[in-house]
Amino acid sequence: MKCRTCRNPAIIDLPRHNANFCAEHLQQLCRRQVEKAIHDHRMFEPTDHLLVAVSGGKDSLAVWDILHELGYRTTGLYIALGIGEYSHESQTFAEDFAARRGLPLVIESLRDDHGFDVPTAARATGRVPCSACGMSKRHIFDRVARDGGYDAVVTGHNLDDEAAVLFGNALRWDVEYLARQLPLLPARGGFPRKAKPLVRLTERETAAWCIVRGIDYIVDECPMAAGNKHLAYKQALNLIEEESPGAKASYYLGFLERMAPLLSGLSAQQADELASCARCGSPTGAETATDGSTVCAFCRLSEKARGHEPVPVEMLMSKSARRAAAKEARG
Ligand code: Q46
Ligand code: ZN
Ligand code: ZN
Repeated sequence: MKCRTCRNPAIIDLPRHNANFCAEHLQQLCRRQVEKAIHDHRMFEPTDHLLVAVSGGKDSLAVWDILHELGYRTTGLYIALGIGEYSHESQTFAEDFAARRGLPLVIESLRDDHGFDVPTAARATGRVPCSACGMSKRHIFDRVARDGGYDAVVTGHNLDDEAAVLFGNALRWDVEYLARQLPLLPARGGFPRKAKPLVRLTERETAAWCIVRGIDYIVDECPMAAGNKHLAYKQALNLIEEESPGAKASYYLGFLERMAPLLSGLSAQQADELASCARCGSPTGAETATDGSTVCAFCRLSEKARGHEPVPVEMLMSKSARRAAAKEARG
């Protein structure tokens, strides 16, 4: 197996490019795909200060590494979600990466700073954990970006993630979500600009980037993810990709090129309907609390969750995930 570019021994085959690559040219390919995403979607100015949301996983560490390498000024943001051992380990990976690169890392803890964690919020509100978690993360990204004067929030969503979300939105024909499913959301009404520079790279490519760059990351899935529909959509798309390499990229990138422009009127319309949260001052849709004031979804969630007994992570795990964890603990 030889590298397509230099003919030296290759370390990875990428069927969607119908080619193999050595470590050096794999990095070149990844860098170019990120630069193309930044350029095509006009994500950043060279002087922007970027807040990179890091989870300790391969994608967020890869995007931080690539942006830093491309010369952007970056700060990481890690949110401790209180998901048991998974959260402790992932925090260590984020801290180690930041320390090795000498990059600043902001750490915010749901439990210490807001008085609850993801399992407790899920149990207190009856939401599925990923819904409570996603909403808390988005709120904290937005607030830290606003308070710290960052120009954009960056996340490590890759091509597999975006194709799976697109698949779910298209299964339900959820046109409002489809209209907002873009690699760049401009700043609007107090919300910061949001960018996903990895949308042209697959999971396998970001994992390979981390390996060739010597980046350690948390490999385990979040224990709350079991049963998540997103994973099922990913598996379905992987089956299609196996039969037809490149199908995933053409599905998602084709959506951006040909379908998203047709929905742009709809996303502009959504931008107008914002009020200010009476508790935290964040911009929010007009959600009303029992006392008649406008309170954002995060403040309502945190009010309910703070008064609840802490819930251990195992209580929220599906039966099969619990069995797998117990088996692993027994060795
Ligand atoms: S961390 Fe949070 Fe993910 Fe875990 S609870 Fe779900 S959303 S799966 S990216
Ligand atoms: Zn090569
Ligand atoms: Zn609020």
